[in-house]
Amino acid sequence: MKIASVNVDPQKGFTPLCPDELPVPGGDEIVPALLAQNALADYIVGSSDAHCDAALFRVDDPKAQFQPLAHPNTDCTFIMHCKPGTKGFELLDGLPAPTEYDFFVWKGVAPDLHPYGACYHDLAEKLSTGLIEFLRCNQVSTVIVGGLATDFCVATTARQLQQSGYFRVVLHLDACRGIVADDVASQIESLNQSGVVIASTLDDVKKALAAQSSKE
Ligand code: VGL
Repeated sequence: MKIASVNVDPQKGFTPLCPDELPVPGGDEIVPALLAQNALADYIVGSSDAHCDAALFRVDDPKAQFQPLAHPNTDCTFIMHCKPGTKGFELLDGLPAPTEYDFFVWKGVAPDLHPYGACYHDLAEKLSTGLIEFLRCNQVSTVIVGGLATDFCVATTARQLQQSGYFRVVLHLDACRGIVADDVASQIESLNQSGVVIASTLDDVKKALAAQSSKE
């Protein structure tokens, strides 16, 4: 079996290093756990938000955030985050550069698109980013998922991978940080119910991989 490690949006804009973007508490602490899960994998894939000033989600007042929008591909207001050329766009220090990954997705580049998951550019999940196809072409059977934020882009990516039906999905919680504790708990519960393996630590990830390889 081939294993892939998925690093979802491990960008400075989602950490306290960029307090004026979308800081996830402890978001800057995930690098050692992400590197450790990458070391278990045959393929390392990553994603980054890459937004422009004209983004439809954009509000400049942080208090105007998180308001629903009726647009098909931008469902909520946010302040500007992860703009290419700024610190918030950068991957966390210590991670590989995007060119060192085996596959990398930049998402939300077009002003009207603000996807959460790394598998599709649109919220209807019709326009593939190619991530699932890359994994299938390379005979990947198990994906380990970590990154930011647990309750948004990580949960959505894990769900998309699980729903594809092609992979066993392991969510590595030590390599994730979330925003709202209750939302993190309910996302984990629903992912677990859909068949995603929830691993708190690297040891749990290793146990899940061992259990899978003994079945193959
Ligand atoms: C994210 C909110 C808005 C994430 C991205 O990466 O989890 N959350 N944009």
